[in-house]
Amino acid sequence: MLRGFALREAAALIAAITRVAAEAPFRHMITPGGFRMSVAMTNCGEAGWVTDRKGYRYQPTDPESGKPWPPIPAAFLGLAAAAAASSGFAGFRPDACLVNRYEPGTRLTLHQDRNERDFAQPIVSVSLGLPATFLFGGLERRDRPQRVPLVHGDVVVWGGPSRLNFHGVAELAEGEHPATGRLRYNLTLRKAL
Ligand code: MD3
Ligand code: FE
Repeated sequence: MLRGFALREAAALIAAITRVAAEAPFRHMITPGGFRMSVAMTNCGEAGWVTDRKGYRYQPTDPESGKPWPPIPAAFLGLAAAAAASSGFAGFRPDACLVNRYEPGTRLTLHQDRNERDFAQPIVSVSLGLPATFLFGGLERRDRPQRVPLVHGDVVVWGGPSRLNFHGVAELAEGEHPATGRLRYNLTLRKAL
């Protein structure tokens, strides 16, 4: 947990999110069970995480446009490599970045991230804008999650034994943030391929 690690670059990261979303707009994807996700998502990188009635997967193109996802902004790559290195994962080179957008009322149910090829690779997450309560569970869905507050500028490196832990985000509370207004963004930088 690297509290405030992204604070210096936060404005540049938010500007880069806006540019990514101009190419690949935020959308509410559909789960394989037919539910619309309350989190709005987009991606950048060689591969992007998608869900639809057919399942969860990474794919090289945006299903909405058929075009490749936009490249990962240099500011994301530098931050992810620095955060990973400072947590014992030197040489982290992500090829996928899922961008999540939350509004008050949005939540993310407990899940595992297991569509990536190599679970020895960490995931670096960056929180921007409104605060959230992260739910950090165990290796089984029934394990009672710890509640961890995440605020603007916090970076977390998820690797080693915690890589397959169940996790989620509690319903976002109403609020206003100077950098994002009524929104929270979360970047997750991944080596998917
Ligand atoms: C723990 N996003 O995109 S980031 C996700 O705040 C996701 O939007 C949340 O879960 C968010 O998949 C939480 C923190 C996170 C990301 C990946 C993990 C925690 C993790 C993978 C393994 C264990
Ligand atoms: Fe996740």
